Order: sequence, then C-alpha cells, then structure tokens
Amino acid sequence: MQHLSQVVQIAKDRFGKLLGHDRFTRGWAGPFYYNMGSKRGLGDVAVIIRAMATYAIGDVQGSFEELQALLRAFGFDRAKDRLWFVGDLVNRGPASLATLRFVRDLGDRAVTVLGNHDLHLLALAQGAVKAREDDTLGDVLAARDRDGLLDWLRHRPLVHVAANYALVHAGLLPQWDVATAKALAGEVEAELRGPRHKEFLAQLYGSRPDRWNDDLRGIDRLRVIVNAMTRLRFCTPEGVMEFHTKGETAEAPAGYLPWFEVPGRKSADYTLVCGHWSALGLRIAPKLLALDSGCVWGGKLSAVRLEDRRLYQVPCAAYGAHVKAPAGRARPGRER
Ligand SMILES: [Mn+2]
Repeated sequence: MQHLSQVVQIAKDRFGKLLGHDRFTRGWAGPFYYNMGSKRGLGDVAVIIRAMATYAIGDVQGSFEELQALLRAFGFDRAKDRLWFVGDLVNRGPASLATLRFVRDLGDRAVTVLGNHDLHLLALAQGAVKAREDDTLGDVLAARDRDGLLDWLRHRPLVHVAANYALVHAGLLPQWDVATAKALAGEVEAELRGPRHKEFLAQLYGSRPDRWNDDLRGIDRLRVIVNAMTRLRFCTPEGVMEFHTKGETAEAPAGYLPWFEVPGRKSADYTLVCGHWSALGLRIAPKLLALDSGCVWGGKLSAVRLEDRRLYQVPCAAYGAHVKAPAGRARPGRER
C-alpha cells in the first residue's frame, strides 16, 4: 500500500496550493480513505479534496483491454482508488496473463476474490484436472512468471468483508450470515494456502453434497463452501443448490429461486457484491450489486463506485462467442 504520508503529499501537491489549504486530516470512514484540508482563517471549515473511491468490477475473464478501457472511463488513480474484483479474472477471454499480472501488481490497491475459473486455473496448473476445449489459459500456463502468479492467485480470499459490504464471486447460502461465511471461507483459504493444496484442488470438483450442514467435515464440507461461493445461482429456501440451470431468474427450476431472493437469508443485512451470473446481467439493488454483465460474451464490463453507486461500463468483444455459450444464455450481456 502506498504510505499514507505519500497519499497526503500527493493531495497537498495537487490541491493544496490551488485551494490554499494548510492543514490536512486523513483517515478511514468505513472502507473509504479520505483526505480533508482546511483553510487557515476559516476555523474548522473543512473541504473534502478527493475521497478515495472504491470501484467494484465484474467478471473480467481475461478481457484485459476492456479492463483498461473501464479504468480510463472512471479515471482510475492508483494512488487513491481501490478496485474490488468479483473474481474470474481469467479464462474465455484472450489475455488472462496480462490481467493476472496487472491485478497482482496493484498490490493492496486491488482486492479480488476467487471465482470458479480462477480455481480451475489453479487445478489445471497442478495437473489436478484436464483442460476444457474452451479454456484460454495457455498464456498463463506457459508464462515464465507463472509460478509466482499462481501462488499469488492461490492466496486470494473467497470472501472479502469491509464495512457493510461483502464481496463474493457467486453467492452465499441462506443459513450463513456474513461472519459465518467469512469463517467458512477461511477454512478453504487455509487449505489453498497450505502444503496440501494440490490434493485439495484435485478433490474439489463435483456438485455433491448439494446442501450445507454444520456437521459436514473434510472435503465434503469444503466442497459445499467452494461451490456456494463460486458457482451458486439457484437454491431452495432450505439452501439445496442447483448447478445445472444457468439462465435467467425466470428459468428457475420448480422449488428453486435465486440465492439472493431466499426469504430470511442471513446475509441480507450486508450489501452483497458478486458476479458469475451473466444471464442475470447487471443488477443493482439496495443490498445487491450483481456485476457480471457478460463481458466475455460480447456484453459489457461494468464497475460500480461504491460511494455513490455510479455505474461505468465499456463494451466488450465477444471473445466467448466462438466457443459454446452456456446453456440458457438467450441474451448475452443482457442488462436488467
Ligand atoms: Mn464464475
């Protein structure tokens, strides 16, 4: 992280003379860093010069050029701004390697949670699974710096919590409050970061068990956590997960509903920031920011500035269109 004194110095350099400020205060308000300057002679009248902004960004999936265009669209300032990525930085798009290098090099200016494609890359690199014909991960796997990149990726969290926001790739099961989800994510993160991560990745695949139970132990427990956080779309009110349907909410199988619409969902007191569900499209609700607007399918790459919910979008090339689109994708990148 850029040292706070540097941030303050930048603020002084850029704005101090212009505004005549001679005294600065700084600090954190929830997840947001702010600089304030006050003017001599005006007592305690303070002016917010430029609050740090946090931009939540949808599924990039190797769409590096689109990501750069998006950052230009909101004037990303790496000295002040933070980026939250909903995961799936890689795969299907053409530039997974450039995307990984870029986000890693942002250091703690960027937070990214793991998505199913990120885990697939880790498993593939370990030889734990075979490549799929629509994978576009060759550039990462052949890179001279692949080991460092994969180690970095392996240490990303599954859930990130700040103030009243929770960032997760796909979703949370209805019986998990955010604190519980964070703790359960920690169980998986410990395995991914531990000496047995190769064996763990090899056992991760599969959709059973399909529901949470506090008594679950071992790989079954971890698989349910990973599947919910990186693959969930529909579940029953009791939290039984369904992974076959990838379409719009109207296509919910009988008895199932979008995970975020389950009545009494215990994480509902937080604003959930997620991606993964391109057929759902962009959905901005009081307690939900669903940001997968189908970039890799020729839709858009989206960012929402958390402070004021301003939306930024850039159009995307249809990188995924030459491979088979997920079932149920009637309107790629459709927005609400
Ligand atoms: Mn995904």
